[in-house]
Amino acid sequence: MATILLTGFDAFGGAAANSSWDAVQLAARDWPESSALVTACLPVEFGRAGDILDDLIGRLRPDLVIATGVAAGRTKVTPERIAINLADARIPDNAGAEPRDEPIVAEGPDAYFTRLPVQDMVERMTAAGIPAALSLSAGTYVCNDTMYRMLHSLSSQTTLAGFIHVPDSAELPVASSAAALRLALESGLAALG
Ligand code: PCA
Repeated sequence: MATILLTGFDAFGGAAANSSWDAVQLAARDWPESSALVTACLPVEFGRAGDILDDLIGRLRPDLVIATGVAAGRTKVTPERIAINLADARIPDNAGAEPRDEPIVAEGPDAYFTRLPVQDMVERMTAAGIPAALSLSAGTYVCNDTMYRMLHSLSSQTTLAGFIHVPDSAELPVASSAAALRLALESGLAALG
């Protein structure tokens, strides 16, 4: 049986909630027992979110990992293709850190591409009537930091892992983001074979 890890983020930047965690919880509701779905909410902190995710991956040994975060201003669900080795915060994270123009991993590669079937995910979401598009940038804040650290530590492993940004609930209802995440998980499971 496949094990899946699906994460969202805490609220940050003065917001009361984070639509990614709301969508993750809704997506996990009544998940079929043919695969084991574990969810977690990560802190919006450079480095620490990636460390917690690393620890979860080490303990659960999931076959598929999808981390999610909210992307303010985006109106579509956007699977991320690529994580870059750059931390450049526009606001302090929840621990007060505000890195500027720093590499995430010194001497690390400039970028990692996800091996998630992101094209198929977008097709499934679009076919279901959910606004979705591929994204070429997860930004330079905590989401990109977490995606980069995850792909860096999994670089020699076969685990399918990646990141999806969802819109804020003001732009897209959480139920739609949750439905999109379920389709993404189904797509990932299909790719596992
Ligand atoms: N979005 C932020 C960090 C946490 C979240 O949900 C980002 O896009 O980096």
